[in-house]
Amino acid sequence: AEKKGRVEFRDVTFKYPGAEAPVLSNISFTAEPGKTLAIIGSTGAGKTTLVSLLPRLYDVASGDVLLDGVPVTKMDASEITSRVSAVPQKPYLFSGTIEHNLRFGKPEATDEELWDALETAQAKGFVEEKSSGLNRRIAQGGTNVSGGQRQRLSIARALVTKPNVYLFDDSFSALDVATDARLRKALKAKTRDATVIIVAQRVSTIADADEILVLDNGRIVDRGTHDELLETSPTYQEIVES
Ligand code: DUT
Ligand code: MG
Repeated sequence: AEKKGRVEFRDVTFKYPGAEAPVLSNISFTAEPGKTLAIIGSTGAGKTTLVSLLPRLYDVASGDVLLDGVPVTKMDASEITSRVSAVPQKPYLFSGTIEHNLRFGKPEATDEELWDALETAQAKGFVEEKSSGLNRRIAQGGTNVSGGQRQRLSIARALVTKPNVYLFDDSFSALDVATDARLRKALKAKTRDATVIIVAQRVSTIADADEILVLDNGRIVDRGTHDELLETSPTYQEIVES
């Protein structure tokens, strides 16, 4: 069967409500199942805005966002949620146990699925270190765990839902480089059939992506693989050197 989760942006322009100028202009790209698409660019470039258009946190001003050829504006919210898992830039943990937080998108998940997701997200050790395990309490906003642990629990939560499309918005930035590398390797093995879209700050996080979009001031200024961009993109070179 055809793999599911093809994401296509067709000439997308977007303005925040009440704003004069668009924050995204003429964005076109395709992200395929089994592949990793990365988005990199300076702060304020529009990366978070771009990934928020697929789960319809906002709707485009013009152009189309399609999932397997269907405009997301024509899909039920529940269908999009079941097929797209987004790990937000500021992941949100709510008051309750780790288990509650992990089951958020898939209440019927088995314990085995939860542990499997934790292992991939490099969070298994952290959960095992206390005897309360999955029943450990998380404070509102996850204030009793570190930023990196919040990110990893939030990644595990996304994995539990087994979506067609993963959106990781700067999800690896609070991790040390070695954990980042281990996590992405495990992730790659677990998400082989899915479409993975990664927003990143660090080039090392995305150097192995199938395609990298370089976003600047709401526009895709360059695109290609890491090696191609090193040759062709002054903006990418600047990011590499920063
Ligand atoms: N913006 C708004 N309203 C919002 C969010 C963002 O006007 O609710 C503006 C701020 C910025 C542009 O949109 O000028 C793009 O912001 P975004 O958060 O998409 O940028 P980013 O690339 O994700 O930046 P960062 O690397 O800091 O996360
Ligand atoms: Mg952002």
